[in-house]
Amino acid sequence: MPFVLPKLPFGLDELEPVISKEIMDVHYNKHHAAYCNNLNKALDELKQAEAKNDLDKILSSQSTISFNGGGFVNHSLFWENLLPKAKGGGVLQEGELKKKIIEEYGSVEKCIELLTSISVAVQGSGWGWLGLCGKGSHLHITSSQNHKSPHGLKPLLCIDVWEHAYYLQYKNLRADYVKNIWSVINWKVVEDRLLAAN
Ligand code: MN3
Repeated sequence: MPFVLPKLPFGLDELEPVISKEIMDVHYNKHHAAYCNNLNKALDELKQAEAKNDLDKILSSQSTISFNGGGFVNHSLFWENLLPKAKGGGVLQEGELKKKIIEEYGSVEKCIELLTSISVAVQGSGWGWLGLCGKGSHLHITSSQNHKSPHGLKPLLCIDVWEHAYYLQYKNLRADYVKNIWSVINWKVVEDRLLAAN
């Protein structure tokens, strides 16, 4: 079964003014859709290459699958962990997640500050991540290049810092984009991911 572009959980214009409708249109309908299509195409090519024992083709389609599959999965996680401000975006209610964040970082503000700075500091294209790692399921903040997933980390929250995520609106000011995105974070989804992981 081919992979299907997941439905966007909000309207293209609903994250405004933090993320413009124009960015959402290009980002979701063009970039995310392309990762999905290219993933399906590369999976077909891999099948054909395997049937012919064509090792060159097998290896090159694996790298295409890894890039587009990562793009497909990461964007699906990203849309899910965003929520229009008018619908409660940016609000972290009392609960397990808030408790855990305060335990590990001292305050929610400190956690946001760390994830902001590591996301802004990504060289070139990539992602900022808050996730769970290790047996004790500690919170961990990290970044990844291109569409790599954060190794050994169960993702709770991700921030796309590819230029296509902000450039039409913020130009070179990635720090402003990341600073603003906190008012459209779906903390409920982040908490649900935490609870599902335990
Ligand atoms: Mn993107």
